Amino acid sequence: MKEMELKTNLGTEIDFNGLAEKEIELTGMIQNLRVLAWGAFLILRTPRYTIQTVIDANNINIPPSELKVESVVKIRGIVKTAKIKDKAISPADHEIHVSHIDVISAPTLEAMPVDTTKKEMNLGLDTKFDLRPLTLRHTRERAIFRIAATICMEFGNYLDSIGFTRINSPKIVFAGAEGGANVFKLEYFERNAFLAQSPQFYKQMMVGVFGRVFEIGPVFRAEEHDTSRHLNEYISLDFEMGFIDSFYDLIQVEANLLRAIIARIAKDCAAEVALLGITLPKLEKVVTVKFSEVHEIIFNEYKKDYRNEKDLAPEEEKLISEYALKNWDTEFLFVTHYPTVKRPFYAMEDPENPEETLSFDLLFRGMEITTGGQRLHLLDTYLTKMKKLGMDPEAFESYLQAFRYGMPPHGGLGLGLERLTAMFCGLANIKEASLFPRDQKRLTP
Ligand code: AMO
Repeated sequence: MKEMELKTNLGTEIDFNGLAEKEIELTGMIQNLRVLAWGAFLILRTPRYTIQTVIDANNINIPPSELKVESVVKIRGIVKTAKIKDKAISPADHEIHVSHIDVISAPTLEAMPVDTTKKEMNLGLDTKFDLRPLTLRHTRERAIFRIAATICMEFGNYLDSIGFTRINSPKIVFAGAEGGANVFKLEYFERNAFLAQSPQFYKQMMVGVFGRVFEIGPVFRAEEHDTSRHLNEYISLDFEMGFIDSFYDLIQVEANLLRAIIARIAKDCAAEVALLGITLPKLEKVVTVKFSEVHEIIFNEYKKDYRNEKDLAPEEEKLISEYALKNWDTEFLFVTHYPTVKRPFYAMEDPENPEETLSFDLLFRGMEITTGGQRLHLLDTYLTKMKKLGMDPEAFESYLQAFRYGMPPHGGLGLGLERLTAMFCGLANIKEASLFPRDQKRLTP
């Protein structure tokens, strides 16, 4: 038996101001190395920083020319103030003057198949994804995923602060919740199962338990098309909320949530925002427009006739976003009242016009990032709707239990993490906002 002493200072954040002129020891990997006549600049990648360190060739235990990029090292040195212009380096106002370096492990002798020290890697997407364990080490790539992580963190923090409980629902499920053909089938012992298209059924059931719930987790879509806006596995940020008066309550929560996320990125990811050259959006006004109005605007303003379509074409999403920015001064546009035929069975129809649902999508910078809406909450309405759509209620009995024994009026939404991250970071393809993207051709790494 051995009793261990419990350490409590396990963080990786450094109080550089407090440590100025003092000695510190840091472990990390060599992000970049510039060997010069007098010594070297060594950029050290730590969990939180890509920090500049300065080596004086006459005052170091190892010749800088013997060091290699991506080596794992432990350095000791004095913290100094500095003014660093290179945005790939953070912090910008401190560096470390190194007195000792231990090489803990060095890369193999083979040259890296990709140069992660360049400002831009300039690789095609396939190469970038084939070499993902390495390309993710590039400072720009790392910055994208710090931002994605911050979105998830604040999604949870904000919802927690207003009384939502975090849940984790199963991803191996008895039925696809969203309808359509894009569901992956799975062999599950002696029967078939599916990979969850969304946590829809479970988050609704959990409204009966907690009233307000959220989930952050992977979902799976066997998309027919391989496009720059679709992944076959993505991270869905979901919430579901009971006791709503209307779906506008959901829009209220989402707008506040996005404000909190934007503020959190501005605060915690200032270095990443600067490196990626991001302009963070402002969500000052909450603008909604009806789906049917969008078709009219696109027809009148852009002479494109989609008026018979029951969904928005990607081109329309782009154009209406442009229009909203120009005329309504907003980068976020809530499009409401989508046609009933295009929404899953659980969507509540507008009692004033059953051809429309009490639902919405959120468009941001030309891309749909969210779908949400009010749900049916009475058992009878479910049974009637399922019958109308030729669905077998018995197959959904485990879901319907919740409604059989009482459920409050409720609604919620699903927000695609990769789409939101890509739009924040100005990425042309949402796959770039996925650590290890899954598309029709890609299962590795
Ligand atoms: P929906 O199917 O519209 O709604 O999905 C919600 C959001 O998820 C993102 N998304 C995707 N992201 C990447 N690749 C895909 N293939 C993909 N498909 C969807 C989008 C989209 O807005 N249960 C409902 C949500 C709800 O009503 O609560 C649902 O899943 O950002």
